[in-house]
Amino acid sequence: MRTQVAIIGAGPAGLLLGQLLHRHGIDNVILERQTRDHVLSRIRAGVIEQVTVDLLDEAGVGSRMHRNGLVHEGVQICVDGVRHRLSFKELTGKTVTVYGQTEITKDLMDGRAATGAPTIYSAHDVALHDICSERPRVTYRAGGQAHELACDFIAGCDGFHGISRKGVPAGAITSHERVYPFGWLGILTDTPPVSEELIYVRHPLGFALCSMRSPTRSRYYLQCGLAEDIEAWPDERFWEELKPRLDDEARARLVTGPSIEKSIAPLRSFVAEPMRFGKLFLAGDAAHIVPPTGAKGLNLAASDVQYLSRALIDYYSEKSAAGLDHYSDRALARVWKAERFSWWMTMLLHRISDNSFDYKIQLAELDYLFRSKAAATAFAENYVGLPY
Ligand code: RFL
Ligand code: PHB
Repeated sequence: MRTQVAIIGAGPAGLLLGQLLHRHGIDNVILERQTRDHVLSRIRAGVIEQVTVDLLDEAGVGSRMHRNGLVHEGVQICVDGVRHRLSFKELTGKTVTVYGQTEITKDLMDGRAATGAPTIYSAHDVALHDICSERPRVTYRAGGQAHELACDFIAGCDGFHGISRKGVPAGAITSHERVYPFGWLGILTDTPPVSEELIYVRHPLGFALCSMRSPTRSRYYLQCGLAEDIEAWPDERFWEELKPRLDDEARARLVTGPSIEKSIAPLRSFVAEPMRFGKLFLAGDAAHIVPPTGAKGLNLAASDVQYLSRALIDYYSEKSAAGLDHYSDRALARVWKAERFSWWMTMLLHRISDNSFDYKIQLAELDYLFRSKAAATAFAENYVGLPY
């Protein structure tokens, strides 16, 4: 088989890239290790930036998002039982949209199915070959048979644990990493959210987040240790640990119920540079990871895909390789700003240590954030998403 762009991974990065390329007449094949249902069962991101909304519209898959997504004009931060509000709308004129990654992925899969562009699910042993030559190839096994896909370019959209980044020779790529000594324990419940807006909670017992997927479905997170066993967290224990971290009003409004999903995610900051090697271009979590505190992971995957799709479109329509040559630098400039913001929000809101100095510094920074319009504007600009 032959295609113009071989895309590894059917997460948001791979599916969005496939859709944007298809709309410009660029042939592509997506190879995904998992089944479609498995990809759709992962509960992840919830908050998307306006630029991501615009890109999903451009890909022609925005209609359900506009019907069901919740537009948020601000966010709330609760510090030791006292809640403060930061208005994105007043500070930046912009908003964010709460619409789950699962729904975005489904919209992208449906959009792709409507175009007839091929996605090969359950593709095993995917391997990249000759990525520095004029004839890169991808081999894989599917349906019990070995296959080969010849292509012009490979887009490595296969997430942090994928094979694409690992296919680059050691020494040609530099990794920068910070692993945090805590994780997030998340639950999804069919209960109404405690508030119309997200509440990020800084409390001596540890961080918490009250988020949502719809007016009847809530998503909550608690800071937890890295060695936590999910079996040790029956729903009752989750609610009992959440309640004392909330302010009185949120606690009174909290509706508890059985979880429909529960998972633990470690927190990590990671960047691989450069994001290009020969004919291989990395995009999304394959190239970088942010801790979820700033809600940036999916949005960064989208901005990478915007730069990469434009570069490939220019290459095929105008025979210009300039966009491809600048892809890594352009993408990384935005990535590092989101890395900084996600790291900063993580350090601001989690219980970092038992050291009272760390705690006092957090309180000073939060007080400054709530009192200074300059600080609040800097926060809001980053949260709603920096321009491309
Ligand atoms: P994905 O979604 O991991 O998709 C990669 C795909 O590649 C497949 N794959 C392979 N396919 C073929 N061969 C192989 N060898 C393969 N290896 C892997 C995988 O099966 C998968 O289908 O990466 P992508 O597309 O780059 O998308 C990134 C986002 O998923 C991620 O950044 C976000 O979920 C991060 N994130 C959030 N981002 C936001 O923008 N806003 C949020 O509110 C937000 N909240 C979150 C989050 C991530 C979380 N977790 C679980 C880490 C909340 C949490 C709890
Ligand atoms: C979510 O709703 O899953 C969510 C929201 C905001 C974050 C992270 C996750 O910062």
